[in-house]
Amino acid sequence: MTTPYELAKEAAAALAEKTGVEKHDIALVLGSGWLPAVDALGEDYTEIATTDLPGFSAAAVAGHSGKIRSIRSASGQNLLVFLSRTHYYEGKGVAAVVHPVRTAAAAGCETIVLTNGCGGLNPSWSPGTPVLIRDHINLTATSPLVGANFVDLTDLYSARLRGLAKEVDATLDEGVYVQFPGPHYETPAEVKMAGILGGDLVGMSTTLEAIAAREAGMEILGISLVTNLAAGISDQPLDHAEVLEAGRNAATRMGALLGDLLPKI
Ligand code: 8IG
Repeated sequence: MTTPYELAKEAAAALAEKTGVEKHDIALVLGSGWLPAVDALGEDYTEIATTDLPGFSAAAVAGHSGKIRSIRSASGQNLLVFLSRTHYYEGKGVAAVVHPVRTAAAAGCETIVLTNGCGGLNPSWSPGTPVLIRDHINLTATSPLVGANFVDLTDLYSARLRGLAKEVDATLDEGVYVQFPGPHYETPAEVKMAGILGGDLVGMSTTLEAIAAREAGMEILGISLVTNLAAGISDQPLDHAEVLEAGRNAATRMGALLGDLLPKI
């Protein structure tokens, strides 16, 4: 039986062969609304399909592209950018959700930037506002870890990296990200519950990946793009087209944020 860790090693070896890059430095996972920002990270790149690597399955959501871009940045970093992710709600299992994270670790990345599009509970966060993830609440009732593997999640989202992000943009707020299983959005009562629990952001990704990244020893930065106010916070209904539009409108800011931040890491 191939373990998830061995499968990730195989994927990393295939990645090195197909990109010609022996070691990657920083991994990024792009969530809903983040794809338009990718071009700001560098023009010197090779792109492969995730399905060219062992263990990856095809992307399932409109606006999510099943590609991996290996970028040589202007500052000389090898960036490994996943242009889409596998979501828990796809039903492929938690190991499939975190396979990109484990592949990034096996490819040599010491740092991972997990991004997402999400709903915001703070009414002052208009669509297109980036928020640093300070901590999370995992409501999926599962873990990527199996067995007696008691990984410490204190300071899961690196205070050092959050500090660097604020050096780039002092207006950045922080929040607690709550992962629901999805794929439906929350009811207003569930959003209210998330707020009572201490949450500021609601989404369908990131927490399981962060746990796997911590297990792998990577330093983690989480950035949410608030693409909509969470259900019941505004009287507007939620729809996926709004999410994609908020991303397009915020692309310049997100690209500049990442482009300025990564060289400092
Ligand atoms: I984009 O309001 C996006 N993803 N759970 N709730 C949840 N996920 C989301 C939301 C949201 N917006």
